[in-house]
Amino acid sequence: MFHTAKDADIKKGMITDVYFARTAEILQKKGINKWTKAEIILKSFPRGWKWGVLAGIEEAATLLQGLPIHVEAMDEGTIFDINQPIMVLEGRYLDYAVYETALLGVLCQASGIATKAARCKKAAGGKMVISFGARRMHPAIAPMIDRNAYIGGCDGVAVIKSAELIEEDPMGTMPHALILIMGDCVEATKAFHEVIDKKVKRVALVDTFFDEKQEAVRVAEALGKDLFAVRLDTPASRRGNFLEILKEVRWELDYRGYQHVKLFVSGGIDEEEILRLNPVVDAYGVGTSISNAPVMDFALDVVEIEEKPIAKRGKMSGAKKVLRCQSCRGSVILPLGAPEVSCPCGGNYESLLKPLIKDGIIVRELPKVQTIRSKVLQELECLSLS
Ligand code: PCP
Repeated sequence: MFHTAKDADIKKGMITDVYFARTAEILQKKGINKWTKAEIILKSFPRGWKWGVLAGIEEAATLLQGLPIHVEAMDEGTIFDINQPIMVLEGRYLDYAVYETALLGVLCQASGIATKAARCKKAAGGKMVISFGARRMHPAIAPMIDRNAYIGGCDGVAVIKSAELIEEDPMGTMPHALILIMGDCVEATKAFHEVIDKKVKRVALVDTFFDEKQEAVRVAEALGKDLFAVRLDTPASRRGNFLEILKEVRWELDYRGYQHVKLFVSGGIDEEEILRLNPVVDAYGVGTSISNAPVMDFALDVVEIEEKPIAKRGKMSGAKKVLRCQSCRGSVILPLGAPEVSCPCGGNYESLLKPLIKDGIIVRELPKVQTIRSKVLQELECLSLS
């Protein structure tokens, strides 16, 4: 048995911290079921992050669908900032009380993964970044991890089931096991070339037995123009100055006329390492740093009861609107009832919070991941890593 929750458990509100169930029990006993508005915001980003990519909205809609409440939310893939309500729930408190834990869970982890992937893609610029991180996390959540890594900007995912979910072909190279069992890097690459569908790019792993530059030249001589790239997953004990090793491999390949052979690296890669290696590397396999990304520490707080503003200490009371200027991308948070304003730059504001669920019915078309991803890539052009 896998120690994971079933969809039915999650939909039944079973994935709840007990104190929400006890709160519901108390309020029910007391016959108290107030009309409320609750908002989800982030108070601070993980260290060094200046913006976030919102993800998990589709799963949040799945979770809240059918509850007699209204929900407004930003679009999945929206770049958000701290203190901005990314979602607002409206309804009788008892109708959503036991869903807070699961709701925050789908938003916190998905947005952390999507943002880390976006930071890696921003660092890589146009170069390929593939999500290799499923092996670091429980298999039950691999499709969720990879979907949000893709939304964040990854160009592909390695896991077959994840690729199915995003309707893309899985991407991968070859494992050390193939070379160990075949006994030689060139024999393994030739076998791969002989057996595997021609549409799969031929990427040879060149760090198993001998020095990467020798192995790279050997596989290039063996496959010639059919070789797309060589992958270096050099073990930490041998990695030394990885950039210099990669420059040597590049030189030896180019010197012999294999300029077409690209360099693909994996193993301990994150946005800082990508910025360092980008002058010579063409593609990255990123595992742990995306799949084990810091979560976004979202919190859900009641900010209005029976239409009166109220909030705990540390939070701003009352329902709000979040506006973003369509010209300068500047944004403001205003009380919901505040009069319409335009941006000091003269640009028009758009409201980022849009109806998602009305009386339990999903009222907005949820875009395909490809559409969300292209929007994120567009937004990344206006953002910086630091
Ligand atoms: C690992 C495998 C993963 C990479 C590294 C992720 O290589 O290729 O996809 O690494 P990361 O989590 O540090 O980012 P190996 O463990 O050598 O496995 P294999 O032989 O299967 O390629």
